[in-house]
Amino acid sequence: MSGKLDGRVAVVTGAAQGIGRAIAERLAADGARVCVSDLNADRAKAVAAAIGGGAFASPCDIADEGQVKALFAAIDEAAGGLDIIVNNAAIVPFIAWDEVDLAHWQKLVDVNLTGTFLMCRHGTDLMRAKGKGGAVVNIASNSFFAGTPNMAAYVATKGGVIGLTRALATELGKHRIRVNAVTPGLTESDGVKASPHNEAFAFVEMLQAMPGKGQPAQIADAVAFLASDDAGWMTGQTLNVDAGMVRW
Ligand code: NAD
Ligand code: 4PL
Repeated sequence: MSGKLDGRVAVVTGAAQGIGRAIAERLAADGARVCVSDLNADRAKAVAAAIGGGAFASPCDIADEGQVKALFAAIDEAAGGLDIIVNNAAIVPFIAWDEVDLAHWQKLVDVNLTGTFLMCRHGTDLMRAKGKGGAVVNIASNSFFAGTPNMAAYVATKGGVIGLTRALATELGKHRIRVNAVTPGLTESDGVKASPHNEAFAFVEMLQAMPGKGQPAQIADAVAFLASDDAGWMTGQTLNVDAGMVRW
């Protein structure tokens, strides 16, 4: 078996369901040994077991620095280093602007932006220990380009994630660590199916260049590309994957 990620160790956050699960499955199919991480320990374990191929689960709340440090200690212990970080975990709210208060804003910043920072801070330190470079792929959202309604704090955090992606690419290029982002459009994940976002597909399809409901595996295709040597000359970039809903 020869896959484009053979011999690589990867961690995917929020991998117990939805887009994160599809990414974990895809990286494993390409040959990576995958750490399936999530707030939900039981579901992360079930996903790791279903993937097989040396995949293992390690629960973590990305907003908690102690838990993030413990996650990378566990990965180092289990796999002896790290090559790929996919920052996928996030809260995806549906909330009218009139309901947005400081507590909501703070929660979204803590998880979606600070959580991504903590994963980058401690994860790339572990990557650098091996001295072989690596790849970080941050999952942002095309809502940053579109200003999608009912998720103002979320849209702001995703803009922050794109900013961090660009800055970190500059900081870590000398270590041959590439840092890129993917911006999915509305995607039929477990979270979306269970939320009012599920009612938005008809409207979003009208804006897309191509018909159809975005699927988690289609986002995973772009993530696997950016994580691999096929994207070896790309860093600081944002790859938009949304059937052409936004063109920029
Ligand atoms: P989802 O809600 O289906 O799954 C999210 C997962 O993240 C869950 O398993 C949850 O337990 C986990 N999680 C939440 N908070 C966490 C925390 N603090 N620490 C660790 N894990 C945590 O979400 P999804 O729709 O698959 O979205 C995945 C990513 O894709 C997110 O970054 C989201 O912003 C992005 N995205 C989704 C869409 C979409 O339409 N589904 C569109 C654009 C971007
Ligand atoms: C266009 O990131 O980008 C709904 C839910 N619609 O989470 C998103 C669009 C959602 C999006 C998103």
